[in-house]
Amino acid sequence: PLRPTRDDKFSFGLWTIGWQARDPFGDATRGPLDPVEAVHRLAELGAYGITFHDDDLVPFGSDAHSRDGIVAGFRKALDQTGMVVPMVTTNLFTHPVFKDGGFTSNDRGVRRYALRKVLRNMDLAAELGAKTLVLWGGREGAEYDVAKDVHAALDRYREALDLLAQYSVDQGYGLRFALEPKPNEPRGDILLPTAGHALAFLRELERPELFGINPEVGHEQMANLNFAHGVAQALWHGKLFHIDLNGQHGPKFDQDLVFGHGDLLNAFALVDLLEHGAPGGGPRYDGPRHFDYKPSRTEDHTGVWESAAANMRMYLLLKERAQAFRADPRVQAALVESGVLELARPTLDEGETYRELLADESEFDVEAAGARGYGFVKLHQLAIDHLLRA
Ligand code: GLT
Ligand code: MN
Ligand code: MN
Ligand code: MN
Repeated sequence: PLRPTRDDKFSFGLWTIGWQARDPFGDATRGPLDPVEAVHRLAELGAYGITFHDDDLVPFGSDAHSRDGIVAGFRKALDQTGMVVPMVTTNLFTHPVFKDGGFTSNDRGVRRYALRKVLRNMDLAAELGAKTLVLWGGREGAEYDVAKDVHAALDRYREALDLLAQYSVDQGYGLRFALEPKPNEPRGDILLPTAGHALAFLRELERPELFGINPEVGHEQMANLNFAHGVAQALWHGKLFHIDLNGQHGPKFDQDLVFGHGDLLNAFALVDLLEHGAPGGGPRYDGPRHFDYKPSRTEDHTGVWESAAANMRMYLLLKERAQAFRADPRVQAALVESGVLELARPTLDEGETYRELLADESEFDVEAAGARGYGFVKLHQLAIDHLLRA
């Protein structure tokens, strides 16, 4: 059961296993990875999909001829292995032209250039059969409050996203768009910093039904937020279009560790939620389990593939543990005792109004309700017992 198969829908960004481990303080510790080799290696490990930024596959500035050659070679590797490209994203952050953002740069010429870059990448996404386009606006932001008109920037963000959706509809690409929040890094402050900001923003778009979010474990945790709660809310809105799994130790720089190698308990709650839905009923997630991690700078090429495998192993271990947790009769009893399942029951009866509710006041024993225990600690310990196979 801990052997990944295609049905598990595990996917990896080309930029993850391909990361050469350059950081702000040090040079690369590993050489480049050929995208074709990445496809074969990931397929051997049991992944079903690979994702990329335009520039990960076709180096920035390549001419049309070399582009076509690269794409043909990549497609051949996909055909040979049966790997798919569920998602594509666009690099609007590496080149100096994007230093003040893409869609929200103060420079209008940059904004127009950024849009053309994404539109062309949508052609490639459609060509390779991708269903989702992720939009991580890492450079959409500021270091200085007075240097960015946030009101205008959100107008320009909306203008850009409406244009992309129009293009997808006109071309018949059928893409769905997933906004990826992050609070900071590389900008001092990034626009749409959390899942909540992104969920509110996308409702203002012309075609909100085509937009959802791509939350990343570490990004919400950098803001000290509960990732499983954020994902639960995204599912509640029907907006969990994609997900970036990785590990992070609380609010500090973006660590991009292997999934579960940070907050393990929250990772357990997350996998339980994705696989089973909420305890009282609710949608499960059936999209790609996408790993957006970085093999640590200390790792050589062997370590890269070991860490890739570790992501999938962590997910499957947590899935197995979550299944055992849900199936345990003691857990079911504890869920009842703690009222977790009672929360799914509407507060008012069918047809009841505030009139009956107001009249009901006398029947409730406030003191007894204030004195009851909820047994949450016992329930939580049961979860940990299952996690540790106690
Ligand atoms: C970049 C970022 C990731 C995003 C990628 C998608 S770009 O690697 O750090 O979190 O998911 O564009
Ligand atoms: Mn990500
Ligand atoms: Mn990250
Ligand atoms: Mn990242």
